[in-house]
Amino acid sequence: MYFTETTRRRFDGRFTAVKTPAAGGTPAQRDPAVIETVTRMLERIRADGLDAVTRYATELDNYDGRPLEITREEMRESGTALPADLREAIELGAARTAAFARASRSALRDMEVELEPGLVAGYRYVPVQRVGAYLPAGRFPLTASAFMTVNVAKAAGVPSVVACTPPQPHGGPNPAVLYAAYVSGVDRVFLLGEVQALASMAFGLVGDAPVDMLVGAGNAFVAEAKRQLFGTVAIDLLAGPSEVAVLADETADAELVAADLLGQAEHGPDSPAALITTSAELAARVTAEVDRQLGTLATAPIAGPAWRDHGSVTVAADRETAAALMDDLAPEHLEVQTAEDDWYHDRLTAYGSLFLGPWSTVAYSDKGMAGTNHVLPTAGGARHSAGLSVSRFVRPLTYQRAAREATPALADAVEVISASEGMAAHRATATLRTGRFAESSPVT
Ligand code: HSO
Ligand code: ZN
Repeated sequence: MYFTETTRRRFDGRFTAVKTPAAGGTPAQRDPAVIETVTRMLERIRADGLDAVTRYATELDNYDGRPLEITREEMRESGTALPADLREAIELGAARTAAFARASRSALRDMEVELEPGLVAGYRYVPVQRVGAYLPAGRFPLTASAFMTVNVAKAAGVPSVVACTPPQPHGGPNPAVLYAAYVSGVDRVFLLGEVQALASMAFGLVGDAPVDMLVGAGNAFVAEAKRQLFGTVAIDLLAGPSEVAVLADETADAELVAADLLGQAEHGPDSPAALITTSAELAARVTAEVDRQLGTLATAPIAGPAWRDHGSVTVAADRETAAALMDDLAPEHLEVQTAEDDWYHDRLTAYGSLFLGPWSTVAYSDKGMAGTNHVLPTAGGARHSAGLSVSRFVRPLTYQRAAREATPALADAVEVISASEGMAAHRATATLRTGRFAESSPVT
């Protein structure tokens, strides 16, 4: 995550790069070894079905042969086994994300318009019928993933939502992840990881039928499997390493800014974190704070290298430059901590999700408490796409109804265009109707 060459040239002299990322700047290259492994696995699973799935599960996930499907009883009990405060936090996150998703759904209105007398066109929002969610539980078992996928799909009205989550070293699922899926309203859950999980849902090897759409976070293998299955199914997006950027002025609290940068750098040693500020003085304070906090942070072995190799600090000459540079980065998460947050909110055009003011931090959304989705575009994807939301699980399916009296407004022009294209059969569909219309119309 760093400025494009065009932007660097355009803003030459209007910003100072205090710290530039040592690596990256462009979306991570897809690893040929990952591509090849995933291709081979999908072929085998397509050919051998569940046999191949359980073989891979045994080999890669230490799957111990227990039933692949997790019972509803197990789901319920996974909650009882949790410490009460964690169980309550999970229930709160599910309720909060559901409330935001339901409000978003009700803001999507079906539409109908009469374009000409007798010509009505419109759309109705219709949910995808079957969704498969992948719930990762690797280095960090992102508990809130189920809120963002299962819960939001359910709020959108998706009738069938199945999920897969990988076995942990003890053989069963991660109980917090499972409970989050349960309170999110999941229909069925299977104990499968990564490529074999996605393939099983896409090919209908688990659940009642193949899913129409795959969603959820995961590592490079998960992303590559989704990419290769796209077309067979719809997908949410191809997520890269988690990113954070902060846009701050001289009024920002350096300690909070530093903490928020490290808050996402912790995801992995390849996670970018960027500060763009209009204050050189704040830049210096934040840089010192990051180093200080890394001294005691338990996950410094991850966040430290991330900051060293993918961290950046830029001082912009004015707010317009700062905003333009930030639009160029198009970060997954963007915090604005300035005396002019509203101005930036109006001005900024590219981010996965925006956090306004010092009291709003990325982790609030990450863990489901802000209501918004944490499945967001990375690697500049925010220039052209938005994150996951109910609007991705419902489709505005269009319809039209033409009455007899609309025939002249439609048929003549269709005949002319069809004739010019040489499409005789298309032309005939209009010509016939013109004839019918003339036959029965009153003679003047
Ligand atoms: N930042 C991740 C989501 C997450 N982080 C959940 C922690 N928990 C992708 O947006
Ligand atoms: Zn995060």
